[in-house]
Amino acid sequence: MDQLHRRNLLLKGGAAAGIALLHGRAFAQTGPTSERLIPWIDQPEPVPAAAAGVIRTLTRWEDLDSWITPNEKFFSVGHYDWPQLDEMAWRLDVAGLVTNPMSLSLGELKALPRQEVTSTIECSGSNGLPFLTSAIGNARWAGTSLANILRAAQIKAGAIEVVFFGADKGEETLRKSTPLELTFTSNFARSMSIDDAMNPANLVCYEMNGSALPALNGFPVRLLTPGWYGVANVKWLTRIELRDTRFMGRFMGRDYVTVREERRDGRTIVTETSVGRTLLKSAPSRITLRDGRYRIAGAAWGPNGIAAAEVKIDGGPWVKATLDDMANSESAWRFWHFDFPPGPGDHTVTSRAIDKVGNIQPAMDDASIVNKKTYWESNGQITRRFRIS
Ligand SMILES: Nc1nc2c(c(=O)[nH]1)N[C@H]1C(S)=C(S)[C@@H](COP(=O)(O)O)O[C@H]1N2
Ligand SMILES: [Mo]
Repeated sequence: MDQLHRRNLLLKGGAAAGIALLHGRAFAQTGPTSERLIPWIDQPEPVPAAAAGVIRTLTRWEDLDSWITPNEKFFSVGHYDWPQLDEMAWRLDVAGLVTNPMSLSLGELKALPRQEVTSTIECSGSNGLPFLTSAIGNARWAGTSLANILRAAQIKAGAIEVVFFGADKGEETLRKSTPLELTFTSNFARSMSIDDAMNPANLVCYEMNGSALPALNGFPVRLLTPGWYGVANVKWLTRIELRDTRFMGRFMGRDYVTVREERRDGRTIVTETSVGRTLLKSAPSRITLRDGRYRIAGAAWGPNGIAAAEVKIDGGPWVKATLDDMANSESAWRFWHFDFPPGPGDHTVTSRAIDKVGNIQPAMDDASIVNKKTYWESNGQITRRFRIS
């Protein structure tokens, strides 16, 4: 119902107002159908065939319309063979430099104290590639404390890292097309320092939004590390190993490595760092028209909590968006919205997040973005285009 029509009904008073009220109720009940979505003009490119085996269920931003991302809309990334594990045969081994090695069944794991967290996972490649712009989701995860398991295993002196192995595996080739070419089969694996692993927020996780983990998201068990990029959240987890050397596997040492050129003391230094903790970021998510009012909605997330989100329309001044009052979780994205009356035509909107210690999400021309040679960790401000007809 458009605004004029509604006003007419209200002006007639009495019975007409009653009808308007009824309409109002019907209107509310129809929910999202009475809301018109204005799709972005700048749609991401289709996922190319070469990446289609790695990325599943990429839901575009304008279709992510709830603070909790339903499991069937949650993106997933798998670099190897997407295993379908049998929960009866599954075991989690805790091994290496521990006094008390363990092999836990799913039942034994679930008997340990339950811990829940609402946490957002973003792939560090999101917004770094033209087809990957919404590789992010927010879910209520449940599992048991990783720190408790490590304490029970009793880490031996000399151990420095915890390595997490997934059941998925694939072929890796080094020095390809040279006489020294080497091919070997390797499991997906990532490591953390013992300090980082002992963070009480980390979960050995078996539940996502009240259901068992979907196969695509790591059934039966994954690591869940709030505050870290997706790649650290090892799925199909089968082995935790304590080591006295640094783990240099593909996903720590070769891939998911950010290369930056930095000027220091008058010289150029190249830094190569493993993708780790998340960065401050935001994105406009969707524009809707409801009751004659345009609303830009978006999300903001980052390691220090979100203090504010701001938007810039058509390159104008930054204006504060309203932060939505959702169940608040420090490790979850914060939704925001901004209502405005745009004239007809093409427009742009840019958003930026500001965290609780005063950091501002960098602009695309900020040195931290410009000096980055790789596409990982692309947390620069995002601009989207839309058309009002
Ligand atoms: N075992 C395993 N775990 C993995 C991966 C993988 O390929 N294998 N991909 C990682 C990457 S790169 C991301 S972004 C997240 C995505 O988690 P999701 O698929 O549940 O969204 O899983 C991580 N965990
Ligand atoms: Mo990722």
